[in-house]
Amino acid sequence: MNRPGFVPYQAPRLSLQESLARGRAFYDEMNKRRSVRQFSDDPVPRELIELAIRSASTAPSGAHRQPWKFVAIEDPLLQREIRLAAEKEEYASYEKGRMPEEWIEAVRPLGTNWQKPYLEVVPWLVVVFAESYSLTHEGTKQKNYYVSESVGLACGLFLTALHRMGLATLTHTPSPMGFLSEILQRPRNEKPYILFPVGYPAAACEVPDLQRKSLDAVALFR
Ligand code: IYR
Repeated sequence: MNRPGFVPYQAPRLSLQESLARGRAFYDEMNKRRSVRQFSDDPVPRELIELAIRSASTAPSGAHRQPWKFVAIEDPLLQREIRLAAEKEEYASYEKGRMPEEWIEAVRPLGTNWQKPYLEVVPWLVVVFAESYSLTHEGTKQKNYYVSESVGLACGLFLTALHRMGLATLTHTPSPMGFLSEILQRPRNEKPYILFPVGYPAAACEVPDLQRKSLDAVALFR
């Protein structure tokens, strides 16, 4: 007998050969993902964005609260507004000393600056909000748990789904991000978490020649 509210679950048991083949293929595919800052303006059908959000929303979350909201934007006027507001903050960070010198040095290899033209070039911006608490139908506050862990996991699945569909993105965190709440008129329980520009890489797209850490450097087996 099942306990009430429970249903049977089995993960498919694969042969070792099949597991290895799938694991290697997945690693090879993910190892080709790169953050992109030069995008094409080629359109991306809404259905692809919907699929990526549905995949993201399969992430585990504290008490299964799914404390995320994905705001998908394909409105050039809103995109312009977001670009201008983001650049205003980034200008203060890069050019007016709000980013300490050590931080400027840390991001120098990425070749970034305060200008964010891609925010207007891409066919979609997806802004992820984290729900620090939920509001019940009666309007009372309901606490959420492990919010940043949960939303981070959902964002990881989101960019994995995009990559799988041949799309590119960037985990962009203009700082501070309060302007996103205002422009997108989000309620107080939703805090801006990440801004994903989504599209295809520009024909002339280049990315920094970075290396990933070796397995030894990121894992211990004992
Ligand atoms: N948010 C700024 C600066 C920046 C910070 C880090 I840490 C990066 O990895 C990259 C950029 C910007 O978007 O330019």
